Amino acid sequence: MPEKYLITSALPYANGPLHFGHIAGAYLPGDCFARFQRLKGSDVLFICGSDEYGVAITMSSDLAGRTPKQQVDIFHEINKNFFKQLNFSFDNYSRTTWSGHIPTVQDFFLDLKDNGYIEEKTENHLFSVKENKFLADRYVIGTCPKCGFDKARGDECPKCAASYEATDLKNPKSKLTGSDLILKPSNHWYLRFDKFKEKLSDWIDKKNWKKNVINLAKEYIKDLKPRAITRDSDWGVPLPLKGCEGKVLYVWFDAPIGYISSTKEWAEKRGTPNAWKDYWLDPTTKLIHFIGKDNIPFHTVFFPAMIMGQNVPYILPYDVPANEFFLLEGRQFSKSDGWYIDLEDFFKRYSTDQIRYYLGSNAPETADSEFTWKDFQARCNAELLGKLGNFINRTLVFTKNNLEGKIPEIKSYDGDDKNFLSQMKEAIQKADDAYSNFQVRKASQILMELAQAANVYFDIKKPWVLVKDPSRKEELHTVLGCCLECIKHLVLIAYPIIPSTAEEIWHLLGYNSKLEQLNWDKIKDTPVPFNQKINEPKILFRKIEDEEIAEQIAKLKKGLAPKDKKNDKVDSLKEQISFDDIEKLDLRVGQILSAEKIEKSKKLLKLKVDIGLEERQIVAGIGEFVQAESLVGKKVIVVANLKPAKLMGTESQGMILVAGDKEIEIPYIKELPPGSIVS
Ligand code: 2FM
Ligand code: ZN
Repeated sequence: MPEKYLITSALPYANGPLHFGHIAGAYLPGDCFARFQRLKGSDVLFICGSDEYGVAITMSSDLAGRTPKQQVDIFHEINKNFFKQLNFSFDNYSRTTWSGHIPTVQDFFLDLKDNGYIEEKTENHLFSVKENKFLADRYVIGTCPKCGFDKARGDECPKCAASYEATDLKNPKSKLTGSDLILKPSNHWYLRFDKFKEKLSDWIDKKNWKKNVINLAKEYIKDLKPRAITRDSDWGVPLPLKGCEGKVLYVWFDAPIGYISSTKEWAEKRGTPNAWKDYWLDPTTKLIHFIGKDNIPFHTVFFPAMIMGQNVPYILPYDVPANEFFLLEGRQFSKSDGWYIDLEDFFKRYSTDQIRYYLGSNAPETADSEFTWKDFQARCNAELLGKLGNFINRTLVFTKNNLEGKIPEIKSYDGDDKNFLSQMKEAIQKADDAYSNFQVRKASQILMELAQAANVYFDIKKPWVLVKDPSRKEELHTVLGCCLECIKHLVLIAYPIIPSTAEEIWHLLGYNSKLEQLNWDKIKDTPVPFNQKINEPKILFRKIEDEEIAEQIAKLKKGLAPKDKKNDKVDSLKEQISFDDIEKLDLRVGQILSAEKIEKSKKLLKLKVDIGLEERQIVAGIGEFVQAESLVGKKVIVVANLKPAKLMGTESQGMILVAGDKEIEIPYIKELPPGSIVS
C-alpha cells in the first residue's frame, strides 16, 4: 500500500496580496514535499485556500472602503493566481466563504458543546465608547503581556507569537482611533482547552518534531486556559445557537477547519463527495501542516484539542514543519512602506523556476533568511546557469554534435566512472532523505553539488580529446553515457523545486513521457535507454546582468521614504508672516481610508480621510508619485480648515501636506490618532 499524505499549507488571509516572504516559509516547502511524495508513489492530497473571516479581513476592508465580501473576492482571486504563476500543485484551493465550510465549522462547535467542552460566560470585554462597540483582536493594540512589545495585537503578539485574550494586553487602545478602551460585560462562549491538557501532553510527548515547534507547543500546553471562541461581529461563521444573532465564531476556530472543508470541496468537485473521509478519517493518513512560526500554537495545540473533542474520528497532525520568516534585504516585506518587489515586473523579467529555486535554496528552515537582489543574481547565474545549466548544455550539445544525438552504450567503466556513478547514487539517496524531512534547502545544495561534481568529471575526462582518437571510442561512450545518466539524476532531484525546467530537461533527454506521472525509484533504477534520440539542446536559464540588479536595488531604495538628496535649485523664501497667520491654520492628523485615481487625470487621487471628527474627501495631486493603494491606512497631515474647492469636477474638502514637487515625500504620523492637532 502506498503511504497516504494529506498536506496542508496555512490558509492565507484574503486581505492583501501575498509576496515572496510568505511563499518561502509555508508554501514552497509544502509544494516541494507534495511533488516529491507524488513522485515517490505516495497517495497525496495537497490542500489550501483563502482564510476569509475574522478581523484581519474586516479591518482591511474598513480601511479600503469595501465590504468584507468585496475585499475577499478581490484578494482570493489575486492570491490564487499568484500560486498558479508559481506553479503550485494544490489539489484544491478553496475559500472559507465556500458554502460547505459553515456547516462543517458549526458541527465542530456543536460536538464540542455536546461533549462538555463549551461554556457560556458573561465577562468583561474591551469596549470602545467612541466607536460604540466591543473591539477584539486586531482592532486592539497594546503591550504584550509576555514580551512587552508595545504594538501587540488583541489576540496574538507578532513579535513573540504569544497568544492570549485581548483583556490580557496592557494599555489597550483602539487600533483605528487610538482611543482608550473600557471593560464592559458581554456574554461569550469559551472552549475549555484546559480539559485537554493531559491528552495533548501525552500526544505531543511521542512526537519527533522540530525542536522549536515542540518547545513552543509544550509551553502552551502547560498554561492552557478556557478561551473565548466567539466574537461580536456580523462577518464570520454564525454561532449555531438560538438567540445569538450578532455572534460569530472566532476566526482561529474556523480557519483550521477550512482544511477539512477544502478537502470536502475537492471531493465534491470530483463527484465523490465522501472521498474526503479517505484522508481525514483514515488513521494511516499522515497529516502534515506547513506553516510559518507564528502559527505554531494553533496547529500544535488549539486545533488538535478541537479535534480531540469531536465525535467524528478526525486524524491529528503527523508533523508540523514550521518555518521561520523570510525578509527582503533585511526588513519585512511591506507594500505599504514601499519595501516590496513589484511582481508584475518581476515575472516579465525572470522565470517561475528562477524564483522557486532561489526561495527553495534560501528557505528559512532553521533561522530567518532573506531575499537580496545580489544573492538572487548570484544563485541564478552561478548555480542554475553556471553549474546545472552549463553541465546539461555541454553534455547535450556534445552528444548531438558527436554521437548523432543518441544515448551511447556503456561497455566498461574505469575508477573515475564508477566513482561518478556512486556520487549520483549517493546524491539521490541524500535528496530522498532531505525531501522526506522537509529540507528543501538541503535538497537544493545536493542538486548543485552533484552538478558541480558532474562538471569536474566532464573536465577531467575531456571528451573533446577522446573524440579525436577513434581507438578511444568506447571510453568516449562511457563518459557521455555517464554524463547523460547524471542528467537523469539531476532531473529527479530538481523536479520538486523547479518542476517545469525539470520536465523540459526530461524532454531534452529524449523522453516523451511526463516526469510528474512517473516514479522516483523506477527512474532512478532504469538507465537512460541506449540509442534513445535526444532533442535539440537549448539554453535553460538566462544570465542576469549587473545593470538590471542595480536598477532593481535603486528602485527598491527609491520606494522607501527617506531620501538624502542635495537640492541645488532651492526656491527663494516667501514673505514673512506673523504667528497669527500660523494660528489660522487648522492642521490635523488624518488617516487615509481609501485612495483611488480620478479618471482622465494623471495626477489626481481621490482620498477618503478620517480626521477624527468627520470623514473628508480630499483630492491630492500626487498620483504620479505614489501608488494609490499604498496610501491606505497611512496617517498624514491635513489642512482641515481650507475652503472646499472643485478639482476636475470632484470636491476637495482639505489638503494633505507633502514635501517636494518634482519628486515628493509624504510625512507620515506613526502613533497619534486621527484628529490630533498639528502645531
Ligand atoms: O496567519 C495567517 O495568515 C492565517 N490566515 C493562517 C491560518 S492557517 C489555518 F489555520 F487555516
Ligand atoms: Zn510578545
